[in-house]
Amino acid sequence: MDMIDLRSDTVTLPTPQMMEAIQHAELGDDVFAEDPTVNRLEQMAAERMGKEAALLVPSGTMANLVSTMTHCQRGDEAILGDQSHIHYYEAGGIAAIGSIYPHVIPNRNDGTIGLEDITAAIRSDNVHFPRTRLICLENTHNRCQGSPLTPEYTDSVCRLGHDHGINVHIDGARIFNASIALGVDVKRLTQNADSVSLCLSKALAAPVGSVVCASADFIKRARRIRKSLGGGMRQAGIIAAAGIVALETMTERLADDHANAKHLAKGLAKIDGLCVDPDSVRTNMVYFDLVSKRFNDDEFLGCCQQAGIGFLSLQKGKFRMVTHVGIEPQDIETALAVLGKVMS
Ligand code: TLP
Repeated sequence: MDMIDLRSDTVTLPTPQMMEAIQHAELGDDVFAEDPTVNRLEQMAAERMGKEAALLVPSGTMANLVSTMTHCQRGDEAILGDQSHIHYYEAGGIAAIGSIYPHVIPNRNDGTIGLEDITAAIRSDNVHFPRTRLICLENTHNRCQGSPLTPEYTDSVCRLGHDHGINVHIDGARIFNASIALGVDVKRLTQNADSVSLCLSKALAAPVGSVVCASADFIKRARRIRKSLGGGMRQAGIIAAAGIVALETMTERLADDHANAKHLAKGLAKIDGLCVDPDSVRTNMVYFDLVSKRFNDDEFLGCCQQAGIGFLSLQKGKFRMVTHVGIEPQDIETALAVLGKVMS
């Protein structure tokens, strides 16, 4: 039996059109900036994000690392949320590899970090302190229920940062989900940020790749850092070819994933022993709690997996399901029926 795989939108497989594009991609050596397909993807991504230039990197993690290292020198400080992917899930790379001091402040449920908290975290110019160089936002915010950050909020953080000479980076792994959920052009979400990364390999279903978008000068410096991290990929056009198809064909359909996630949350809310607020579901992520004491987290997960439904346990009693292009409305009905049965 095939599993209905709700663990992440990273499990998506390339579409037939992507496979076709990969097969016919025109290639060159991208470390010499001579891969025409990579160059086309980078130009297209920069235009979509409203930035001057872009850089293809292998992963979202490297996109964030290259970006933060381009903004910060050794010993500089970056302000970021305690639930951010950079802080939580990137193996401490900005500190371990980037020598950047992470100043972690609380995320609110909606993925924002308070302006007053940011203001309090900004250091004065004093020999005792690291220099605050960067604020990192995440849109949509993965661990905060996939919440989209509004353009007004992002603008206010950018204004605050820029007033203090501090840059703003957006981890936009799922920025197109935010754009679709809010009904605003993606450019509007990024217009005041100094850099933004987007992932091709999550909800957009490309097999590999993320893109950093920023000013031409920033991307020139980022290119050297990518090289130092081993991210120069030679005939990377085979990756970029799928990325181009992702940008061209996979963004508008994200509304279907959001509708499926909403439907899933409403169904889960009706199952005794589970707890979820369907109003908190704004994009393609459904976070829910196991409140029944009849079994522990591993038993619950194991039973569902055995019955063909895969999802993730994130911390005690908390689970995540993510909808994506591989999930049809019928799969949601099946998942709900299975969970209903497991819980009864
Ligand atoms: N997120 C993955 C896991 O790492 C948790 C997932 O399944 O959601 N930024 C954000 C906001 C992300 O959600 C992710 C991946 C990344 C960056 C990192 O991307 P990759 O996996 O390409 O390094």
